[in-house]
Amino acid sequence: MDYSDEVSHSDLLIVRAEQPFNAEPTAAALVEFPITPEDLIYCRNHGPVLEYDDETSTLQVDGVRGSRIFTMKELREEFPRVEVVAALQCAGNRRKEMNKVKKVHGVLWYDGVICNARWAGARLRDVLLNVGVDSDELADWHVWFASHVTKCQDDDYYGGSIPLSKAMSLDDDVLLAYEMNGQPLSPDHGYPIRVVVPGYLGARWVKWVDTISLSPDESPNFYQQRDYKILPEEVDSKEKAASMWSKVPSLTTLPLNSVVGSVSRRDEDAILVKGYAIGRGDIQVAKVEVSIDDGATWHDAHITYQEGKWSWTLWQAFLDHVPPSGVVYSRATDQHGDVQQREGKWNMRGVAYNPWGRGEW
Ligand SMILES: Nc1nc2c(c(=O)[nH]1)N[C@H]1C(S)=C(S)[C@@H](COP(=O)(O)O)O[C@H]1N2
Ligand SMILES: [Mo]
Repeated sequence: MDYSDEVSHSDLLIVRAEQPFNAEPTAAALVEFPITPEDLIYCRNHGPVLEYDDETSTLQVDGVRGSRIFTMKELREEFPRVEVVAALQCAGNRRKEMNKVKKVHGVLWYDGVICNARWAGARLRDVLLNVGVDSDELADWHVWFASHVTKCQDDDYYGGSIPLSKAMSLDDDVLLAYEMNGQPLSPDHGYPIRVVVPGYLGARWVKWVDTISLSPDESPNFYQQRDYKILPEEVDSKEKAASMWSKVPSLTTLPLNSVVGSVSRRDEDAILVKGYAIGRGDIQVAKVEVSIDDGATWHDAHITYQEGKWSWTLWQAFLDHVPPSGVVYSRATDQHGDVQQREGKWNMRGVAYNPWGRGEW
């Protein structure tokens, strides 16, 4: 792969891999902002990041009955601009912690491959209706997204898919986004256009998307078929994984999670604990609690930010009469009453890890 035209990246991120560029902020920095500033948004790539031209970029949409090639201007002008606040999270968030349990395969991400942004663009539903897609006729079909602008580490292009029903649902806000936080997307995050799939893992949010098509099957791309799946615990080598990939479902939503971002001393015997939490899909976080006695007793944290059903949750807890040093755990409960558990499940690719959050002072 050719990295000679790679764009420059934010210098506030901790670089985990240079080529392709993979970098994340600290969770301590993240939890200071309800809407993540551009410079603190993680970068997750399987190939080079280049700057493309808005005027010459196109999006081909094949809708079974009809197809059309859109310019970026047409996508902006022919369809209503829809805004949604949604958290974007990589399935590998917290992989570094899982790797301590037993070695996993993948970039050793800490807990910063998550962000919360205000996305704007055309609804995918509106674009599919424009080319004549009839979702009743195509029930159980999938929408494939592809970006052919560069090759990737494991495939000739980057691709993924989501169920057509998700794309067509007005409740789901799936967008072809051209803006992030009120600005045109930056090259790092998909300029001129990327897919936004609220509630789904980042891998489906295809950046620099240039082709959309429909099929009764999921995308054949490597990143849909041979990655981003929770392999059974006994699969611990590439050889064992080879026969399993096709038997395990692709990830869609990620599990209920909470993380301690920072613990700061407020007085001689008081601390302020700050963190983030996120629910599974559209099931919002209802409560976050913290414990400084290894989970024996829990104190409610104060939820300081939550917006709509797709945002993350920010929380903080002020604790006094604490010992000079200690460990604080966090756990989230969602609107269905499901509670984050002490242990997460190990899997070879290190995805979807969500044990209690942990911090120290
Ligand atoms: N074209 C393309 N799209 C992509 C990727 C990629 O490597 N190439 N990475 C995916 C993954 S795994 C994640 S987590 C998100 C990361 O988006 P970000 O870099 O804007 O944070 O983009 C997704 N879309
Ligand atoms: Mo990811």
